[in-house]
Amino acid sequence: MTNHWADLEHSKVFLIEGSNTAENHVMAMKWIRKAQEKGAKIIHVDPRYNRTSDIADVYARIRPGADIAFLGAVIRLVIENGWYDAEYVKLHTNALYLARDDFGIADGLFTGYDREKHKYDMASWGYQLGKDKKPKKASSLEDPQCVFQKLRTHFSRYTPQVAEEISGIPAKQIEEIAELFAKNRPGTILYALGMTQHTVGVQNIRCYCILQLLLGNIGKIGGGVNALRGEPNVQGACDMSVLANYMFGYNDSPALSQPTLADWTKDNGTFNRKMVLNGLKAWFGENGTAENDFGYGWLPKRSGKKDYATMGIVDASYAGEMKLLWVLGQNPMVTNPNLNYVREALSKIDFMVVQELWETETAAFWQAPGTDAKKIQTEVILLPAAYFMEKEGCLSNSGGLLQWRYAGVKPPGQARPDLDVIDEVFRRVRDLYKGSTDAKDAAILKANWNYPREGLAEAVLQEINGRAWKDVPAKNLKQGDLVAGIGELQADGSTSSGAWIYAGCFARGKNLTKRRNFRAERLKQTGLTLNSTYAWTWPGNMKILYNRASCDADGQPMPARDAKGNILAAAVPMIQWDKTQKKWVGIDVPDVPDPTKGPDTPEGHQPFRMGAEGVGKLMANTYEDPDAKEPGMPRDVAYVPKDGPLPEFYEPVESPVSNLLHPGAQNNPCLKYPRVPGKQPIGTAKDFPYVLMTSSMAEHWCAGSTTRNIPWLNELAPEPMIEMPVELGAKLGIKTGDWTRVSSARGEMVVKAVVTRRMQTLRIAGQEVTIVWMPYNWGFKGLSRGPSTNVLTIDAGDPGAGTQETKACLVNVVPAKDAAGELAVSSLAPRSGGRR
Ligand SMILES: Nc1nc2c(c(=O)[nH]1)N[C@H]1C(S)=C(S)[C@@H](COP(=O)(O)OP(=O)(O)OC[C@H]3O[C@@H](n4cnc5c(=O)[nH]c(N)nc54)[C@H](O)[C@@H]3O)O[C@H]1N2
Ligand SMILES: Nc1nc2c(c(=O)[nH]1)N[C@H]1C(S)=C(S)[C@@H](COP(=O)(O)OP(=O)(O)OC[C@H]3O[C@@H](n4cnc5c(=O)[nH]c(N)nc54)[C@H](O)[C@@H]3O)O[C@H]1N2
Ligand SMILES: [Mo]
Repeated sequence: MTNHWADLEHSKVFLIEGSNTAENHVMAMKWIRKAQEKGAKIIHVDPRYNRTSDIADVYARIRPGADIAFLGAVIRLVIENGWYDAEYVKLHTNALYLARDDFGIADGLFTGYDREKHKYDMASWGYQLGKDKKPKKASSLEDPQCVFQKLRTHFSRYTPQVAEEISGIPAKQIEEIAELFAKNRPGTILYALGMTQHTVGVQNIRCYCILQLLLGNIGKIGGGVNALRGEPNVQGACDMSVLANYMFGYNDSPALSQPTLADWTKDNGTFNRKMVLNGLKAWFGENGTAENDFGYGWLPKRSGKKDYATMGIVDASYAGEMKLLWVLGQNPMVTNPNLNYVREALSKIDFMVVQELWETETAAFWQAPGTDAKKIQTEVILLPAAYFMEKEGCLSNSGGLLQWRYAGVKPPGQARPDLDVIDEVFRRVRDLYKGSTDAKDAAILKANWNYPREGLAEAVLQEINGRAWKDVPAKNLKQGDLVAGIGELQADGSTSSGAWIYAGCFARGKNLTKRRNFRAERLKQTGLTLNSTYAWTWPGNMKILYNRASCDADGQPMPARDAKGNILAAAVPMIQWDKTQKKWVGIDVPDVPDPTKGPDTPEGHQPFRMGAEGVGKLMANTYEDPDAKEPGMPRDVAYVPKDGPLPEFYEPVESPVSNLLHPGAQNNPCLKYPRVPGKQPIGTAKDFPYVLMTSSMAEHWCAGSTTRNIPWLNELAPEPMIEMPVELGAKLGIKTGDWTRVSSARGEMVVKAVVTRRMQTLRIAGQEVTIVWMPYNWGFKGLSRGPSTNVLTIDAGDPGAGTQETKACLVNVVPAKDAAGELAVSSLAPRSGGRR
């Protein structure tokens, strides 16, 4: 989230696209409802009419995977009707920057495409640079070479009529939504899996960034692009070094092409180098010195040819490269796509540890119906884990709020908190490696890992916060002091921080995540729910990211305008440049590089200071900021999605229609799928005519191990099902409650049907497209059992983020005699919940 949960109360309009907020983010609804009571409008764009649609003012039914077509038309309408905030766009985005004149797109492919490698050479996606190596700027938005005009040209193909043909949303309704969203400010966007689980997931979200920058909705109270995170503490996990591709607060983990820290810095810039250096110092302590690159050389390096995330792990297991897998807080035998392949892959691993609350489908994969345990070589160890109320620690929510939690009860039996288990295993592994001279063991032997057994969680949070390893007089830091913020981190190894974005959460020894002060007084003064003394928010306790963009060139709060300069909403004071005090002040922490540098200095105008340009990017141009102090190094390198500097519509891998915009580029051109031929078949509409969309439901949680073991939840939602439109039920002779056989190119199963008007057939490109829905929450373990929907789904992923395309694949549906009759699935047949 760029904003935070309570801030939703201040929005005038909500675009909820790709999330079932009412069922999956119940607490968000509290703030959305408050806004709605004050007159805010809610737009819900979703293939299925659900509880979120039910509270919306406008519901638009979209075909899964067609969001870029719809949002492309919205962006086009905002530009052509002059609904964009011209002042904001000129000041705070790269709209006026001149793009290179050799950039373009033809037949769905941007310039620089290499057909063999499925990869782009991004050179032509850059700016025209001046002698100072900085982008040249146009004097008006009318300049045909400026980014704004490139954007306009790009989206000119996305007329409401074309968008209707692709997405199924009537052109008139697209116009109505665009106007409603553009004219009510501030407006916010909420999204989750409906937008990310696609092979165009990253570009889906880029549409949101572009739209919100055009409308001047970023950095403002009640605005923002808000990702509603899923698993408890998934935000915290991403902030740490838990993702395969990141270390220390969103810094790329090292690649084979970057053997030294200097190589890494060339690709990532000197700003990030400083943060990585502080992270390495946290990991290696006294062992990390300037002479040895602070231990950078000991880190494992990634091969550019491999995917180290979930689907890559499955491929590596299948290929026999994975010897040991430690599964912790995850149940991939239910939640990964293409499950028959996952099961085959797991059976090739030597040794698997599952650290769990339950014996899940993953722990027991060798007992799955239809498997022959004798043919499976994998040895599985199940470690009992403590649940959240049985351990203390810090949890980060979607808005970046870190809240300390206390243990309520002791873990049962031999169950232990995950942190204790990891600590224990690390110490024992280190003992085993003692005396080793093998270079690959150095990271373990040199690690600064000596936490106290008591108060372990708090000791880890202190390390994440960071400390001084030497006196730093300039910052008033004595050796051993816990740093009070990012500004105290040094680039020479005299400080450390395990995740720089968290620096300050344990300022000078005070655990701020334990704060529970609610400043009702401030609420009364400002009318704004912005509780800066309740727990602690990263970075630096800032609530609204990019809030510098809420001010004008003089650093004063800015109203929301349209292209002609008409004011649509008055300025809401949040931060501003105080001329007498000569510093940035406000009710939120100002998002500026230096609070004493005014708007007349270069630092005083970097509303998007984490990007190389310092401004918001309508087009994601390639660029390196040349202002580094270190010779030959960029200060910052622009992030550019690998599949294009602007979003372009591509069909899902399995789709019943051909790409209307450019039949020659049907799917995302950067996608490589199948990765493992034979194991990843692609179905066609001839055999599998219907689009399957999958998601969770209010009554169950993900793989369901926790919820399917709770009898009263099983009573509410007793078994898996397929929802289909009334038209399809009539065509196939299927009624609610009838058994149906659902099949895809990857697997099949028998479940009961729910025939409903919540699902409807759409007209896409002149033909009928029928969408069916299934929840993915069942498996063969627990009190309520049933087939796992992910047997059917496709394991193609977004080329940039790797997210699985579980929102769109093709299936066939036919009536089944009964669950046992047609398939050997009797052991999978649902047992109703009830109290057992
Ligand atoms: N009760 C409950 N709460 C949960 C969870 C749970 O399992 N149960 N899971 C948690 C987790 S891990 C997560 S990540 C979040 C997920 O939160 P959400 O993303 O809200 O969860 P989904 O149910 O996947 O909802 C996605 C919505 O997008 C729609 N959709 C599907 N495809 C498309 C598409 O192509 N375009 C558009 N515009 N919409 C589409 C679906 O119909 C659905 O309404 O919820 C969290 N909260
Ligand atoms: N078809 C389809 N598939 C999907 C999705 C979809 O929309 N459609 N959504 C995807 C999404 S967004 C997600 S997040 C994944 C979820 O995928 P998973 O993470 O595999 O699903 P969960 O059921 O949440 O698994 C969490 C496990 O952790 C255990 N657990 C809970 N607390 C603790 C603890 O403190 N310690 C330990 N060690 N274990 C604990 C629980 O018992 C549970 O088995 O599913 C994905 N799969
Ligand atoms: Mo999730």
